[in-house]
Amino acid sequence: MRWDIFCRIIDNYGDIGVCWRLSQQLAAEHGMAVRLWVDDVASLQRMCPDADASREVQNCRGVEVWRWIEPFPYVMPADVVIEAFGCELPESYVAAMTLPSPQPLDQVGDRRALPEGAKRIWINLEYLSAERWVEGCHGMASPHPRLPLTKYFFFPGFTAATGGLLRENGLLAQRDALQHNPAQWWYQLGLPCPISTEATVSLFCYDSAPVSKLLDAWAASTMPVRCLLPEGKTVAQVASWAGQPGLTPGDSVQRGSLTLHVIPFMPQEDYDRLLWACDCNFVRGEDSFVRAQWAARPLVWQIYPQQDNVHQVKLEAFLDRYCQGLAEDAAAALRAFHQSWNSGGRLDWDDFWRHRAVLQDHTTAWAGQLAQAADLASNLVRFCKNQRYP
Ligand code: TRH
Repeated sequence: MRWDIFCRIIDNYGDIGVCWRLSQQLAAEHGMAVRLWVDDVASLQRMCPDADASREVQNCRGVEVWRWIEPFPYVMPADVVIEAFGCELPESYVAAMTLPSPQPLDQVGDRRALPEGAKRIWINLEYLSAERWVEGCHGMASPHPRLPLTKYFFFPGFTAATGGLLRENGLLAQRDALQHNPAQWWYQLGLPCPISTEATVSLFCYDSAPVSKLLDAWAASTMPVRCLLPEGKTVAQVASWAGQPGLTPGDSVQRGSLTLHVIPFMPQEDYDRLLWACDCNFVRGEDSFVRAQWAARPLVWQIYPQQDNVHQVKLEAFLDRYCQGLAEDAAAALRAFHQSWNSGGRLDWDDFWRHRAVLQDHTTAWAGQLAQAADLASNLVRFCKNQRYP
């Protein structure tokens, strides 16, 4: 099947992060012909240096990457059309989705028709949420108000009744191999291999996070903390906390128990390795949050802030699921730390981290439990195959 995946970058990296992983997986593991339409190729290039931001169209790792421009060219719509995160497809493209096939040659020289009796599938890929209502809405059909088209809502999620989570074949085996022998990875990063008496943490968060409070807590910690901070807006906050004019990748800060290294923003697969190699990961949004769960290391999540504190409900929904089976005192510390990290309260790192062994066992079990379910790309392929012939 041919797939068109549309991604409009609102802000940050999550939208393209998810779309890029999905595109690669559909091509590499399911043999699909994927066109990824993205309005900002430069953001893709940051996480995949093989992509060239100056090009309108390119083949990158088996995926045709197209710059999404307006006016949108006339192209033959694919068999499966993914509208990621409600990004609104170009009107002309939606109109073309209703035309009978075969159609005349399109502007990019494509004339392939849908197979006899097959239906074109239109999917709205939604944001991830642990809330219960997601199960009821996953897979729901929404007829177009004017055109003879139906859009299906596809919700990622944490249970078998949802679309699942992105997880590539072999991901967990690669993780295990690195966790078994991380020295080479630290060497490549240009840093010494951590010692067991220090906590190695990665930090990826929004501007709104109480970063200075966290740095204060780490500096005052009873245990040494080594923080790896990928380049981004947080670096300026750290520089101001440390009283330095600026920090760039390669720079370090040392205060009390804290040693902080600024590292470059990494290609997506290297960022995965960073998560696997650290003892604890501070992550945000959607994609790094999911990857931290596959890392099977304790995590602290900063949820994408929404109006009217809607995100607090989503955060609670996740913590409710994640804390099931976790010892009461460790769960209380984890919840308290998440609340403070997301709302700016007092951050008691030592109280949180004294539960590290329990949290580590728990997060290993959690990742194992999630891995029992089918992954999002496989679920999507199955869903589309089922809908294809009405
Ligand atoms: O960048 P984000 O804040 O993205 C957010 C969320 O997706 C949110 O739900 C959405 O509404 C908003 O965007 C518009 O966080 P997220 O989802 O973790 O995406 C970050 C991506 O960046 C992820 O794919 C991992 C990648 N990354 C790298 O490739 N290298 C790096 O060094 C780092 C730090 C991240």
